[in-house]
Amino acid sequence: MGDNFRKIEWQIIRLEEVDSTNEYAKRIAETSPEGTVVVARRQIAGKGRKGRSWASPKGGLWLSVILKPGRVDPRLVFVGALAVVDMLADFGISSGIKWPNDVWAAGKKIAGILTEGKGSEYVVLGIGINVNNLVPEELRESAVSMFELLGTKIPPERVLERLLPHISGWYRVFLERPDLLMGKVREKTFILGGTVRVIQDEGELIGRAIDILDDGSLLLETSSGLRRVVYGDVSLRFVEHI
Ligand code: BT5
Repeated sequence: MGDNFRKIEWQIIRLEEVDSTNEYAKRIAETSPEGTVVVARRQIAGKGRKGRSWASPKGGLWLSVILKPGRVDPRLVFVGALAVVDMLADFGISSGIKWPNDVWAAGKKIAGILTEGKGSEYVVLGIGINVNNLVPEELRESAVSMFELLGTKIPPERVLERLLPHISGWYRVFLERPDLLMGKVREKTFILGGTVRVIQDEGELIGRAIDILDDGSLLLETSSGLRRVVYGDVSLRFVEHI
């Protein structure tokens, strides 16, 4: 890697409560340096993609990192996902990426990533990780926390301490060798080979997940041939039989 990489200097803004750390980060992004991190103990309007809500009670780690890569690139979501996978491994939890923006452990969602950006000005990398928080009743089947898997509580602050170096590491790989970043994503993605249903605004696609391409898109083998699905507002479900 080149030597001219500026090491990110983290500046952490800690909040007790916020609407959404992504919204807060966007409000200050233009006047804040790269490496500004907004962390809140609780979000009252935590959000996922497409206006979905993200349950963010006390005990979890809810943060947004301001990055200034000079462009909005869909692959930045993987900087967050790989950093979470590495952080979880540091605590002995094995996990994988469910393309495009989830991290799963023990068959359930443990973290979600939401990137938002403004042209060449900034990207906000939002990461939500269930640490000690209870997941809402209606999500018990599909969501899990670090506490449930480890049987012990780790202070979210320690999780953050572990996470940030992984973010700067993968961000550097993204900037200098995006092909290596995508190689790692392929290795950590557990959907490849499986049959999935992709839900888009335009409709649904069912096919076998063949590959994740270097531009971050998913290659599907469908009954009508190969289809490339671009990261964006797609949701993905596993399909047992077609
Ligand atoms: C995501 O959206 O997975 C992105 C979540 C990003 C959250 C972080 S927290 C810090 C920053 N500030 C924000 O306001 N957001 C970011 P999506 O793929 O659309 O998934 C949303 C779906 O996940 C919901 O519809 C629920 O089904 C489920 N969900 C909600 N809360 C959850 C939780 N705490 N754990 C697991 N699943 C959850």
